[in-house]
Amino acid sequence: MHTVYSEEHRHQDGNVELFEGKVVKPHECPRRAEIVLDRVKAEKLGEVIGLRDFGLDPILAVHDRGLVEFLRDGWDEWVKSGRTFDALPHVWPVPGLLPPGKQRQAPHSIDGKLGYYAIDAGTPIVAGTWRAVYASAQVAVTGQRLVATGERAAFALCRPPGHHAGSDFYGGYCFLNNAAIAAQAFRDAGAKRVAILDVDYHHGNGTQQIFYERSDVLTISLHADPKQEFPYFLGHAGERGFGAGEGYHLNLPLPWGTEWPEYEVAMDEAVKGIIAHGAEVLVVSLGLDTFEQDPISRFKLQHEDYLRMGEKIASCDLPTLFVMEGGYAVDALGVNTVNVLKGFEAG
Ligand code: FKS
Ligand code: ZN
Repeated sequence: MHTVYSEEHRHQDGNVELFEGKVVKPHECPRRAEIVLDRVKAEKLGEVIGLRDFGLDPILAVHDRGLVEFLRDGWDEWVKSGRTFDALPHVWPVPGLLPPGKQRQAPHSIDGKLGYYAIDAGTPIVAGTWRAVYASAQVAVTGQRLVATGERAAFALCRPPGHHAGSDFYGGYCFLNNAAIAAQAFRDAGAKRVAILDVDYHHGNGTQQIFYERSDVLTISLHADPKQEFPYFLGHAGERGFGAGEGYHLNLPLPWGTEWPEYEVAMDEAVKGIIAHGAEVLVVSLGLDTFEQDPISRFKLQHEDYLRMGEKIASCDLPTLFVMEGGYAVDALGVNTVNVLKGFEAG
């Protein structure tokens, strides 16, 4: 399968992430995408293709204009207010803060806007953020076009990742939801039913939120139990969709220490759900932070397990777009990512 890649991702290169009470160098760093690209080339997975620019329309099909304009202009506002270091929020409009019946409203101050749009203090905005974020979304849509026009599969090597970003919020290293943008693009290209399978260690809360009241895009996420892990407030088994979306969102939370045998059981349930949905096309949010050596995660998958994961995904027997999400054991990230893709091709 072909890989879509753009060097623009390098412009997202933050200095700080607030992590477990410390200010640390961001785990989500440019080398992640480079090591994956190197492995794709070394394993001769297929051609490496540059992005095509589809403009803002596919982005605005799932994200509010307010968020998009904030991501585009926020850095300049930050600089105008006299700051030069990474832009991070420090105050949030938590629900109980507001009077009954009042919606949060976007303030004018850049510090207020950061807290309004961000869900965490681990996702720095820097000078090049919008360039990288915009390109990452275009990489996803370019991959979507490959699959929509007849490829069995494609790999969108997106960076920064996307699955924590919702219609009007960003965070968890994510700014725009690349997988959701691609899924919506499949719908707009005529697919009646789309499924998104999220195998990142963290719950795909943004993807779920975007489609939560819809039945045309099934979302399934396998992840660490939010009682124990980021994003903490979402990803419980009881979240199954709302209104027309009821029953079209499946969460499979798993405990710390999960190894392949238990993971496989959840994968089988996910595959069953995708087939039952009658999906015409599959988008995979491919995070590799389930790896045993991941520095921020606590599942115990091993190199070979990713081959099996790819085979399982292939058993859905659908045109498939892989969209890169997380994975922080950087030295192993290329091998693990390409193992899923090779397992898929063999399956
Ligand atoms: C817990 C700190 C959690 C944030 C973790 C973000 C994970 C991001 C990701 C993505 F795919 F989006 F990149 N910090 N002690 O891996 O889900
Ligand atoms: Zn993750």
